[in-house]
Amino acid sequence: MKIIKSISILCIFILLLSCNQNNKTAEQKNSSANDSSKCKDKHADADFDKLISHSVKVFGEVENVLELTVDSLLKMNVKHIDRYMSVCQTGATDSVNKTFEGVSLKDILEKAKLKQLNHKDRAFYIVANASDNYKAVFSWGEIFNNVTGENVYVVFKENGELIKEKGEMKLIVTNDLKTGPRHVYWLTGIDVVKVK
Ligand SMILES: Nc1nc2c(c(=O)[nH]1)N[C@H]1C(S)=C(S)[C@@H](COP(=O)(O)O)O[C@H]1N2
Ligand SMILES: [Mo]
Repeated sequence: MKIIKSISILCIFILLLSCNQNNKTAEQKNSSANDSSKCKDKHADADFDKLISHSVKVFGEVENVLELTVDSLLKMNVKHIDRYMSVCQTGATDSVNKTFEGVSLKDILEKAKLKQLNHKDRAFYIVANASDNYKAVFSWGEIFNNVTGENVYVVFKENGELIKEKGEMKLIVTNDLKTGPRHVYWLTGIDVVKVK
């Protein structure tokens, strides 16, 4: 009887110990989610000048290749974006309550005009490129047949000021669950690619 009692006490002890371990890993996971250092780019401030781009080329499978600048965007349908928040894939939140001014990617692509053979020719993807080689990808369906198409912008003003260090133009998506991954600063190009 005494042995059974000791074994059950030992079992309860082991169970409590393992619960505590599980809690610890959950805490560790949480603290890494709030650690924004992983999301920060490794570029030194001195590199920023080299990375800033003064124009964004829209190219690939388009009828009209465009060379967008802040001035040419100002001549298009400029929209105001309220309350943007940048959230990294890890869950870390960096910039909150930002406002932007820019032109929707859909308007830009409509101006460039995709080279579609007929209305069933929709197997395209669009790559947003940056000068540090960072990239984000969109599909035809997302832009032209989904609400996301109303939420992707090439922006040039942040909180009322022209974008400098991370510009001159950025691409943002306002309805992604985590907005960080498809927030492309130092934007240099928008490449329209047809799936082969
Ligand atoms: N050009 C470029 N854009 C980038 C990155 C990058 O390294 N280069 N990092 C991305 C990541 S991982 C995140 S989380 C967000 C961070 O944006 P923030 O600094 O405005 O919060 O930018 C994204 N855009
Ligand atoms: Mo990130």
